[in-house]
Amino acid sequence: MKLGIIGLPSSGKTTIFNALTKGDAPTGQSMGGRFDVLTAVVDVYDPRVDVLTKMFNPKKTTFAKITYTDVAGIKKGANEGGGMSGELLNHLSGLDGFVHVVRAFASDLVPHPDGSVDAVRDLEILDTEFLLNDLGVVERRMEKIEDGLRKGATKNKAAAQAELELFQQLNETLSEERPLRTLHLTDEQEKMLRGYGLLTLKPTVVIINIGDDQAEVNLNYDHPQTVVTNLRGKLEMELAQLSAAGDTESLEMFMEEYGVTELSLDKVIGLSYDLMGLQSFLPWVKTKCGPGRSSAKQRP
Ligand SMILES: Nc1nc2c(ncn2[C@@H]2O[C@H](COP(=O)(O)OP(=O)(O)OP(=O)(O)O)[C@@H](O)[C@H]2O)c(=O)[nH]1
Ligand SMILES: [Mg+2]
Repeated sequence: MKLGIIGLPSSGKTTIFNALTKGDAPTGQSMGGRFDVLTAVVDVYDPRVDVLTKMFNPKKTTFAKITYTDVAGIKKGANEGGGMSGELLNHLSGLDGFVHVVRAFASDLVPHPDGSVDAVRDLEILDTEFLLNDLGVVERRMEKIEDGLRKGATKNKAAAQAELELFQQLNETLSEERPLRTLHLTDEQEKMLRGYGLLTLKPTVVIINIGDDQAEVNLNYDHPQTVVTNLRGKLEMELAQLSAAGDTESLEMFMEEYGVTELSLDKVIGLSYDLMGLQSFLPWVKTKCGPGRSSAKQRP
């Protein structure tokens, strides 16, 4: 499962990528809208696996995995003049979901590219880019189906008509500025849409990137298949890096200073995993139970 970390320039994408993956990729290096990706695979921590490991002492403990990619290169107005670059779109379409980083932190050292910090505005800017992209895809497809029907070139007219109706529904939703994941599609409809790489259809975790001493921000952003959470990106990155370096003493000191009781990375990774509608599977328990048992019994 692959999730893309997206957001406007200087929102803290690489910082949060490092916080989630215990990485040390350089931050604060403006990509100037240039397409680039970083990738890392993380374990989805599941406390049940710890309990079972203690009980059964297996040779190998396997956690579920998520791949995060840090996607640089999306900026305001990306859809003007021919749309997002093919390379960027290709990458975005191939992802299973998004982690959308929205800047709420203020910093004199890192001026906001638009001159002021406004999380609601920024969230909307990128949402609009995705909506416009999907609207273009939907309109082109509708034209093609209508063309085929008009010219009598369509073999299965009933199927084309059903597809056209679905795309008309998508068109209405997007025109009302609602993301496609707000629609309750049937399995069959989802299957029909799989090949189109529609961006607003993908499940999304919105991370509000707040400053070290800042209170949590509420964006009133309520959509199906969407979760919203606050994260002190820079602080969490520093904690994750201390943890990766095995510097327990500094880590504990730091956590106490900022009143942090646990690293947020496991929480956010868990949120992403749950959002994708997946449940941790415990493969080695399956082996212990032997074949032929129901999967329900393999789960504690
Ligand atoms: N004070 C503060 N600074 C932050 C925070 N998150 C990121 N920064 C700083 O903001 C700058 C940009 O962060 P990056 O993580 O590189 O942002 P980005 O979204 O990856 O930027 P691009 O890749 O250029 O689009 C860096 O100097 C970070 O140290 C935060 O929570 N608080
Ligand atoms: Mg970056």
